[in-house]
Amino acid sequence: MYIHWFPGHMTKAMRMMKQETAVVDSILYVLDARAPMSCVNEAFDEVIGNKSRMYVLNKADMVEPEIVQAWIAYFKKSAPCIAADSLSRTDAREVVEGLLALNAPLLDKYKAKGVNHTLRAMVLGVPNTGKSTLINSLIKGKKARTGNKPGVTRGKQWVSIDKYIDLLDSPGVLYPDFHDQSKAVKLALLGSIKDEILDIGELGLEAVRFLLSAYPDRFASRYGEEVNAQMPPLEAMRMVAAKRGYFSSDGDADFEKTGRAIVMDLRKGYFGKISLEKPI
Ligand SMILES: Nc1nc2c(ncn2[C@@H]2O[C@H](COP(=O)(O)OP(=O)(O)OP(=O)(O)O)[C@@H](O)[C@H]2O)c(=O)[nH]1
Ligand SMILES: [Mg+2]
Repeated sequence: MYIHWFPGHMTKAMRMMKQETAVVDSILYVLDARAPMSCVNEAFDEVIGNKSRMYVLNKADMVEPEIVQAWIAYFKKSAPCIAADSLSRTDAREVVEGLLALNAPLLDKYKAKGVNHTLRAMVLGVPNTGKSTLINSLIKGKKARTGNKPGVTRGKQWVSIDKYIDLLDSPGVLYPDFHDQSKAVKLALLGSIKDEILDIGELGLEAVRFLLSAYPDRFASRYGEEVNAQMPPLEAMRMVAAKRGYFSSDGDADFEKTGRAIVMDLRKGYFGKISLEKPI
């Protein structure tokens, strides 16, 4: 399976983001805490230019706390970084405070001139990392459209989160070219790449491979104790298919249906708090 997905709306989004950078003070760079390195998109560097940035490790509620802490230490070497669970809105204040601290010198400069500057920040990241949900967690009502699939946000949308802070929601953008297919697989597992362009049976096999090596006990407790870490992934997948009764018309396992079920279980967090990658 070779993964490549860079539809026209992403080219358009990049163009819009480059234009809007001129009017923003800062960037909120949203990463999925389950695989934050794979969410770092070099194509964004051109958009960000010399603007200040803060990393937000979103969906931190889905990851082992000690790994979240290790990632924070890792990203802090280059820019401020905080963890967030945007669904529960518990970290909203920390996000706002982080943004204000990042821009303190600029705000002080305006204050000295007697100007109440409205801080503008662009929220960017690869698809489905929770950018719109993060923005919604900072305002009372629900303003930005969200959904558990890539490509929900289209076009640009400015949202005022208080009198003096405006955030720009942006559409998730992937790499124009996935040189590193292992990154692409992780993003596919996170739901950042449209399922329709993926071979979901193959992706399911990748999920099995990962789970058997990183969390074999959790895999076994979900699908049956007879599945073990030593088992070849394809065989493990056959056992899951047999347990669930997923067969194709020729009597063999229905790999597409089984793959989809395993990928969905992974995305929904049915294996507990997990990380697809760890800081080196
Ligand atoms: N568990 C958990 N789920 C989250 C969190 N933030 C967002 N989600 C879920 O992730 C999915 C994607 O959220 P969106 O806010 O639409 O993501 P987005 O980055 O705006 O996506 P695009 O606009 O498609 O690029 C939704 O199902 C959200 O409910 C979080 O902190 N924790
Ligand atoms: Mg969105």
